[in-house]
This record gives sequence, C-alpha cells and structure tokens, in this order.
Amino acid sequence: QHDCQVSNIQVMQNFDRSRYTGRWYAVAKKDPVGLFLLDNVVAQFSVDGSGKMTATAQGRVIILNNWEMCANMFGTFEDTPDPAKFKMRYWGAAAYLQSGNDDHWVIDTDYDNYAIHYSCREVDLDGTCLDGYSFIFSRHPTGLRPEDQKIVTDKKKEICFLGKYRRVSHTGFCESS
Ligand code: FEN
Repeated sequence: QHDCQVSNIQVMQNFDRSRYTGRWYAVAKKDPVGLFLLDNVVAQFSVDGSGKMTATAQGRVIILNNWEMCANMFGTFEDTPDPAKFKMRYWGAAAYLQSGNDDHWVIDTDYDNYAIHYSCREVDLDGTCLDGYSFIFSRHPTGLRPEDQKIVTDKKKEICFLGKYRRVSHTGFCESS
C-alpha cells in the first residue's frame, strides 16, 4: 500500500457523507499545477434531500493587478461505486475563476476532528500521480489536535504527498463575505 500507485490508494472505509457535512477548515494543502486557492480556505459540505452531496469553498486568490479577492467556489459531487470516491464538478461565483471536473477522494476522517482529501488530476505513465492536490481539513480553526497529527502524517505518506504540503493560514480575509 505504499508504492504510490494512484489505483492502490486506500480511501475511507464505509464513508458516511452525512457525518461529513458542515464546516471544515483547511489547515494544510498540497497545490496542483496552475490556479488555485492561496489560503483562508474553508469548505462547507451538505447533503440534500435526495442524498446528493454538494459543497462550497472559500479562499483567498490574487487576480490580475495584484487584487486580493475572496473566491467563492461551488462543487457538486457525482457518486461512484466506492462511497469515498467522487467526481467533483466545480466552478466559481465570479467569471474569472476557473471551473473544472476533478476526482474527490476522502482518504480518512473521524468526522469530528480531521479529514484528509485527495485529488489526482493526471496519472503518470508509471501509475503515480503527476499532478494532484490535497487538503488536510480540521473541524477546529486552530488546527489539528496533537493526537490526530500522527494519523495525518501517516496518510500523507500513504498518498505520496508527504513533504509537499504548505500550512494554510487563516487571517479572517474571507470572513466578511
Ligand atoms: C474543495 C472542497 C469543497 C468544494 C470545492 C473544493 C475545491 C476547490 C477548488 C478551487 C479552485 C480554485 C481556482 C481558483 C482560480 C476541494 C475545497 C469546490 C478546486 C481554480 C484564480 C487566480 C488568479 C486569477 C484567476 C483565477 O481560478 N484562481 O487571475
């Protein structure tokens, strides 16, 4: 389970989307190639009456002329045979924000404190991930609890992104909008 093959990555067993709903603070992220969210990333997951999962995300971006903006992003999730693996269609509230369609895998979560998300956009010829991104989420804006840090480090290793994360700062930039 440690050969970095995207097809061998273990995801959350018996993922329960209703327990996953609510607010998650990004505490660390591994960026993809290209445009993304800089910091102050907060996600909010919901499940509608028919059981479909949707989410919103906010984050700071810097657009042309060094304008700081708070990007409001929306995502809808398509189920797959694996309950922890989704296809996410996403778009921004503003036209200048990129939209796309990414894998969205929940690697591990205890629902109450931490969650590890993974998305590989491009699989290399050798089966490893060539371009992907990942968020470490916490229910607590202050960060991960000490007891969750080892679990998260082990999972970062398993998804072969260890050492590629940056801390996500929360300065309140997106809190007014
Ligand atoms: C996720 C989970 C909750 C829902 C969603 C998530 C993913 C968000 C993504 C955001 C992408 C942002 C982009 C920004 C951008 C996983 C948190 C939806 C995938 C692409 C710029 C920057 C500068 C510029 C134009 C646009 O487009 N940023 O000049």
